[in-house]
Amino acid sequence: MTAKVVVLTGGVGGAKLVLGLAGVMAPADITAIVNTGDDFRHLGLHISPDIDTLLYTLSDKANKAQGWGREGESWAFLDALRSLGGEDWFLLGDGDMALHVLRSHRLAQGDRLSAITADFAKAWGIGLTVLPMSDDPVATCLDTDVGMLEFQRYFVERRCVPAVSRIRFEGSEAAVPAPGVLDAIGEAEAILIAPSNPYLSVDPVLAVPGMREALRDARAPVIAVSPIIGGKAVKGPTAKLMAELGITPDNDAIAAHYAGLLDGLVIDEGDAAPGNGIPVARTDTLMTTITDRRRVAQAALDLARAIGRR
Ligand code: FO1
Repeated sequence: MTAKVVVLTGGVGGAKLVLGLAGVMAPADITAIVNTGDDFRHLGLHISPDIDTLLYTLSDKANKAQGWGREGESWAFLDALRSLGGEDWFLLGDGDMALHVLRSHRLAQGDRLSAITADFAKAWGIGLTVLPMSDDPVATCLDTDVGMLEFQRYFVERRCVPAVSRIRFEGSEAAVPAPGVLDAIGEAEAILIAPSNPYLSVDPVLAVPGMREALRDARAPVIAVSPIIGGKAVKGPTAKLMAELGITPDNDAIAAHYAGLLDGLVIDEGDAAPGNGIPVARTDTLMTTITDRRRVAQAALDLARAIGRR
């Protein structure tokens, strides 16, 4: 039997790790469990940014420079929308719109987000399983110095400028893991936490009731890839958020954040290991090229294998 691997992931950074994994093992053995706390309704459409980033990245359609959206996108819809005075702070490309329209249409007909996502992945020949964390609505909301903001209003419209004091995942108490999520965790030989923003992208996944228990009960080791490189969070918004929440950006903070769940941590070769003695693997964790992504994915798998079953 081949080893099955689960990855808990947000959008851009997580998609890089998942793509790297698909380069070093059989894609059919990979399940990505994706944050949907960033999902929102916009212009009457259901947008699932992190799922779409995974779909575009894994089908080689992603705008690589940007990290989100499609390569070679056209903008006729947005131009027409603007001419009518419609809201244009969230950039929706013409090709991208097809996903949002079809997803919204199918959700309105009663289809589940997980089934729709599986159909999109199949249509684009994606060989691994992409699961939303839940089919139920969970919305990441931030208490800030300008009031409560939904995630995309904070992240895209306000460019992460407001100072954040608290993060909430509305609806999470009533959410259940999407079909296949708990089984994938139970059957996995390795469970990876992508170097996505721990507070905004991974915490919503962990907030779904049953997820933490499933990770604690899993036979597979849980390995996080640290988002810290050179004593800084790789992505600006993560660094800013950590400062606002009074958290020092180092691997101690990452290990403490995932305390009780983690069996190992992949850290950048230039950074100090956490002081709690958790097993670490060191590599250059900056994932610019496909070679980088495969190297980081392999380091996480090797650490999981070295730790072995719990
Ligand atoms: N991110 C931006 O910074 N600006 C945008 O206008 C924007 C549009 C957008 C449209 C569709 C989509 O799937 C993602 C989009 N993103 C945009 C990215 C996205 O909102 C964030 O990167 C994630 O939510 C964070 O993981």
